[in-house]
Amino acid sequence: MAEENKGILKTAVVAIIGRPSAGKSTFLNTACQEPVSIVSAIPQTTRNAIKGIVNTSFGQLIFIDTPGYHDSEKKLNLRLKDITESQLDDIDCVLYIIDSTRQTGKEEDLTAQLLKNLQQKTVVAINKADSHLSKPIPVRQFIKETLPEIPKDRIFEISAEKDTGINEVLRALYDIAPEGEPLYDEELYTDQDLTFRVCEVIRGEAINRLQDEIPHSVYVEVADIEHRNEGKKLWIRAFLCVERESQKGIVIGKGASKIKEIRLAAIKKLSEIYIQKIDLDLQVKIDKNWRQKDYTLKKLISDN
Ligand SMILES: Nc1nc2c(ncn2[C@@H]2O[C@H](COP(=O)(O)OP(=O)(O)OP(=O)(O)O)[C@@H](O)[C@H]2O)c(=O)[nH]1
Ligand SMILES: [Mg+2]
Repeated sequence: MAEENKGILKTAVVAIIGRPSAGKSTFLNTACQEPVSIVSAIPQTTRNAIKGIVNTSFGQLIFIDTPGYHDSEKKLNLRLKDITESQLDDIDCVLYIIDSTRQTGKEEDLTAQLLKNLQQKTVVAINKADSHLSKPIPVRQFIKETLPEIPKDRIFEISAEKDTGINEVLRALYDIAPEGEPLYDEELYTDQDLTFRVCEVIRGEAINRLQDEIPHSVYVEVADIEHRNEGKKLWIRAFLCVERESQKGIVIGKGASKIKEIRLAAIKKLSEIYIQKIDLDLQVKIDKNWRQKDYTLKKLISDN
């Protein structure tokens, strides 16, 4: 933020809530100016509550990215829904992100209902204003009808991707944030540990190169991480786990071309995040029907 604050410091924990693919993770990355959370065109990309921290002269905003909120009977999706709901217990503010390129409807209604009792601390960002499909007026009407206690001056049209309107959203959040000293060291922009982040970067590069049901059927397991060459190299052995033999073949690709492409893209992304040289051994393995297994779901999808 360009403006300088000379007054009191504010600190707030802000849950980012919205239906799948609304642009929550994109907002987080733009606000933090770092690739904190993975983004893809496929819904249900985010599976965990991921923190991204913004520090300005006004204070500290600790954003929690959440899984897209929606109804589904599938075990994985029920778990994602639980994660999102559980973030609302102990927060100072909510940032409600709405995709203005899609019609509101059942899914948006469900999300708005979740925020019914939190209107006093909610800021709304109507996202994807850069798209020719953007229709902010019906969205404003929807907010007026479903969340009437949110004042007009807390509703913004933004493009999380093109970085427009973000500062106005941050300013509105600081306005309603409580006074307080920063909770995290100002050098930190996320709370993710090395293993989790490596898993997420690999998963992000994989799902952006796979289609249909496969992105939802993938998780990443890091078997080993070692600091080698006096800390100059990060050696990683990881598995891309899928549910079935047929998916394994697709992820490996003809002449192993797909897995090679994913591996190289992950190395490139990890090299942008970490100063060490990245050495990645990436293989594919089957964890049969893992999305039905409570144990695996619990292990993979936690609220940190
Ligand atoms: N045109 C446009 N596209 C955007 C914008 N913000 C996000 N997107 C796109 O929308 C898609 C979903 O973005 P994400 O940030 O992954 O959405 P999300 O809400 O985190 O999705 P889930 O984690 O699945 O709930 C991606 O293809 C983004 O590139 C925006 O401001 N404008
Ligand atoms: Mg996301």
